[in-house]
Amino acid sequence: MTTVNAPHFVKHQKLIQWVEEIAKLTQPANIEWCDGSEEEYQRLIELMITNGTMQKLNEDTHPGSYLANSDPSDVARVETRTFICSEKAEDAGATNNWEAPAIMREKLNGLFNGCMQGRTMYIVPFSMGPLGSHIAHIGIEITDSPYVAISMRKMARMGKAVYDVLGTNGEFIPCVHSVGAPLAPSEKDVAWPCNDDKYIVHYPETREIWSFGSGYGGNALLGKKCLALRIASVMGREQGWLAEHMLILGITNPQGKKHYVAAAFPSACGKTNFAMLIPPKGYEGWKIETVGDDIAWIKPSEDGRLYAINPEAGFFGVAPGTNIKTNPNCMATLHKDVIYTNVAVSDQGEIWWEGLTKETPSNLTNWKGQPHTGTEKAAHPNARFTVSADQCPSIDAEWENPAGVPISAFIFGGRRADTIPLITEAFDWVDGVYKAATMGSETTAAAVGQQGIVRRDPFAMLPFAGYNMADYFAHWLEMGEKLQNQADHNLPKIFNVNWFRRDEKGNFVWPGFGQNMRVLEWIIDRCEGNAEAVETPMGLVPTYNDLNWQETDFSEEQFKQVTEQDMQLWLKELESHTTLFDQLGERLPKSLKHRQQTLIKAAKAV
Ligand code: SAT
Ligand code: MN
Repeated sequence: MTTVNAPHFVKHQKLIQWVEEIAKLTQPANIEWCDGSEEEYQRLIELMITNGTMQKLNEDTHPGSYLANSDPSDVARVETRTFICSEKAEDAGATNNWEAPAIMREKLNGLFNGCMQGRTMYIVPFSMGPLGSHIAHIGIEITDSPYVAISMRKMARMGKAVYDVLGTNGEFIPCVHSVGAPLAPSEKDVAWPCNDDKYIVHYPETREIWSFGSGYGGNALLGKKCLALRIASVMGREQGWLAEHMLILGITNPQGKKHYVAAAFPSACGKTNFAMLIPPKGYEGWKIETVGDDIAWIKPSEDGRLYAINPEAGFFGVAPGTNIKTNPNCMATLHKDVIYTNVAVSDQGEIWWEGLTKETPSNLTNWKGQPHTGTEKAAHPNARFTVSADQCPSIDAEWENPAGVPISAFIFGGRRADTIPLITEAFDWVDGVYKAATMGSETTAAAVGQQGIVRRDPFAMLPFAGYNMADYFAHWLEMGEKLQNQADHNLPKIFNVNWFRRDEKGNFVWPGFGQNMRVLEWIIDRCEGNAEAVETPMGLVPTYNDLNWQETDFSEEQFKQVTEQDMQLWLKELESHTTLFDQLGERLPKSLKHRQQTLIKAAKAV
């Protein structure tokens, strides 16, 4: 057997024992303890260039950047293969896949047995949250993918210093990952090894993560969705905090007054763009700054407010559609040291994706490595960039503050062609939780499966809640109630947005991107008590004149289109919530059922 030979900087006996156990099970050819150094990073990149996983991009236009193209079958999260294996099925709940831990362990033991043969096992130490901070959590990912090892260095605080924090007996979350493609002695490797059989498994009670068969980000970078959302949501429930699928941004007005908001949208619905928004013409003196683009850990503080941190250190964002107009801050972030996955490349080593430029460059090789002819997309719709957050020009000065930033408002938004207006404010906390809990959104390429169909995606957490969704709603209700009982509480207001309303021809009516600033300004004004709102059956809404329309020709007619409330559609929507509520069963908080009845009554009264 390959010897584990822990380096001198690892002093944690239990950790070494665990690595020994996993090595014995998976039987790698080599074992490498990652230290997170630049030397190590470059060496793994070189290795992947040699074996065909990666290619170097044009050094003049994309310094330090590389492209990896995945196997065409391994391009997104696989929700049907994602499991929450709590002891009791009810604790995973109806919206999660469940299997009894004993049965799943046996199955995984079989799959992991010898699965790293012929490969190197990398031990990747990482911290979600600033290293050594009281809010951070440490994970150790064992992986046989060098792509995962180097991506983790961008997405989390990865390296040797993690072991100093861990010491001899610190706590860590064990994460085991394999692409599930052992190599026979003289077998030649493929560029993107993976396995058709995939398992992304979480054991909430023992806080372990096991992932088999995929090299794609959300399935393989285990600090992200698996640890920072699924496992962290379980910890948050036990310890009185929240782990959410939310971006965090700061907004400063011309007088210098600053607010932070956290916003939840499903995958591939514009979180990165919103987090890096540049205020449009007419908003001179305003500033938007980015704390995070995907995940927020939110904790109550003694001052009666909720504070949020971004546990990640990088962005794993959707490339298609990103350009100098839709997200200039993102384009600037991508000026160097990026790992691209599944984008197209020109013969000059320049990357391209749909929406990057108006013209499609000639001589493109598509994400499948074939000449681009125009009949298929050049980049996969879920093509991604992986980049360090500190390269972002709009990164907030407080983004690494372990105390987090105080949240003034929560924003929830789905992708809906009709029914849901551009903006509504919830009547109160319970109404806000109801709206978030029943949020619907059209499915996107971020997950394997049919696209464009509306499904319930409570809190944009459907694929990410590590426990029973009904209990998750109860936890949100309780967090609000507790804070409201505090003498000087400052509970965030809750808003619902929909940037994706369409006209009869199927075109988006709202321009989105920088123009979302107009909605954001109203939200902040509402938080400060400086803006009017009209009470409607769906919530509190602005009139055309309540929003700032400086330097835009967006008309009152168009505003009507994106804010129109069709009570027939709304009633149908409210009634459709029953399907989710029935699915969740007995554990669903009664107050949400009551809220549904109240909203139905109000809609019928119109
Ligand atoms: O691939 S990820 O799961 O990390 C991104 C997303 O789907 O939100
Ligand atoms: Mn996400």
